[in-house]
Amino acid sequence: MTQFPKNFLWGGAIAANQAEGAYNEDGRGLVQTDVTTGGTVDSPRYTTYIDKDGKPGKAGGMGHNARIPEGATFAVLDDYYYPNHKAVDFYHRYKEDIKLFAEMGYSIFRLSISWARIFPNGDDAEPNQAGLDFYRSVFEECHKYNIEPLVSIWHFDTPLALEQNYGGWKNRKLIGFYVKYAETIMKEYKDLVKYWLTFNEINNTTMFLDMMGGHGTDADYQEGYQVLHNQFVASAKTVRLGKTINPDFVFGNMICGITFYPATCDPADILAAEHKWQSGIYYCGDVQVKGAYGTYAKKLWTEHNVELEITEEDLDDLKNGTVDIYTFSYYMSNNVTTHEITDKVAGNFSAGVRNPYLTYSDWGWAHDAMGLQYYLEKIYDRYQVPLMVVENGLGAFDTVEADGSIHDDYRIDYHRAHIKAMSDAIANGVDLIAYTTWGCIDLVSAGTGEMRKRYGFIYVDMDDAGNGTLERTPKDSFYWYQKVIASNGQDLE
Ligand code: P53
Repeated sequence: MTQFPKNFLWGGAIAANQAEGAYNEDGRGLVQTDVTTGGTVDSPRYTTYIDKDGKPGKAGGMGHNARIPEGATFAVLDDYYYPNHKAVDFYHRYKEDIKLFAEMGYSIFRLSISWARIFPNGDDAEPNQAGLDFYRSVFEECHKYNIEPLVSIWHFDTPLALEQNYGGWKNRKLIGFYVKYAETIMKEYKDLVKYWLTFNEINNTTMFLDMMGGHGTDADYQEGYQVLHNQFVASAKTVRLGKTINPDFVFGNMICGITFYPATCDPADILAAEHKWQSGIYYCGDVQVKGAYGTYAKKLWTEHNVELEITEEDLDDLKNGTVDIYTFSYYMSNNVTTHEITDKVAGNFSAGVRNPYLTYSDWGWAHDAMGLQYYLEKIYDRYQVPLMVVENGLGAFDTVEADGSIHDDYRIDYHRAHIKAMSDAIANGVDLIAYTTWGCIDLVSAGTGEMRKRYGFIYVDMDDAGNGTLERTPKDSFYWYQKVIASNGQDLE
């Protein structure tokens, strides 16, 4: 018998920029992913621009980490394909998609609001009515099927104009723009949305500086930690304000949850792994759940000569704007060592020492369901607030058979193991209240921009070059998940 409580919430998750498409419709402004090209497992995505002399160019890195030259302007260029422009057209097909989610039996659906649909430039005086109407209609559609929306206010999509004109999140002005946007949507949807997540995978900004071979310079860390601080303050102010708009609102943070293990029993490795938990995972969780920087924070700043701009008022905001629940994504674990690495994982984010006890996906991500149990137990013990797993899934190649069916037993195996792990954690005392699988429907990969790295229980006919009918087809996993939900996690076969 598995151990899911009676009112456990089952569902799936998507993000606006990876699913909606319609990037320039109904008054939407551009966001960072609109100037990000497609990549693959071993070739990065690029951010495109026109330099100060009018010459087109591309810079490595995405989001905050894209470094375009001084004086350059972000630009959509003719010679590149931008997979997020069309994505999987959720913008026009949400009714069909939500109906399919309802057929699977969802009680919760995680999605993000695109900031640039509401405030196209980020600093506009008035919101864009067409954007507000769109999400109202999406939420109403959810409620038609008794599906509770779980809304990410920010999922990797700062309006591009805020990047261009203000330098993005390293500028404190972003706090004010974000809070205004959050206030607008919280007021607008106060009777339609109860669960809010302030920032998606907030910890990526600095965690990936650590993980990607440690190429971060002190200047990168200076910027990264200031970005995080500004986002923490924006998050806390939003929580405080939200509670005055509707006291029943439930707020979560959202952490990219990676389980770090020492690769050997050398005490130096044990300590190194613990330090990764601090810098990668606890740093953001502590501020958002406990309301203050962790005991090790000063050490992290000193290590990289970081001097943060923090005011007394910020500290007060952080203390009084803590989240109600801890929410996180979980895909993989990662091995940490102080020794020379001889067997390295080549994948784009599992980067590090290969774990001989685990298998890896085609993108190099470790399959580690027990690592999820470990994460749940460790984090619950640390914070003792309800937890939600708001992303978990397997990016894999799918084959469409001649009769149109898709037999994705590898995906079913992945989810089965992770659902068992959640049940084991619950049996051991963890208060886990929801599970939203990543990419309930195929969508554009955040890391590589690919379509063929598929996560969905619903197949979308669309390839990496933008060809396809966009037709939706349930995979075997669709019918499997339907049974899982109907049995509240008892029937996993
Ligand atoms: P993709 C890296 C490592 C773990 C999670 O990722 C990550 C990333 C960023 O790529 O992102 C989350 O699409 C993110 C989603 C993303 C999903 O994981 O790279 O919140 O937007 O799509 C899966 O395979």
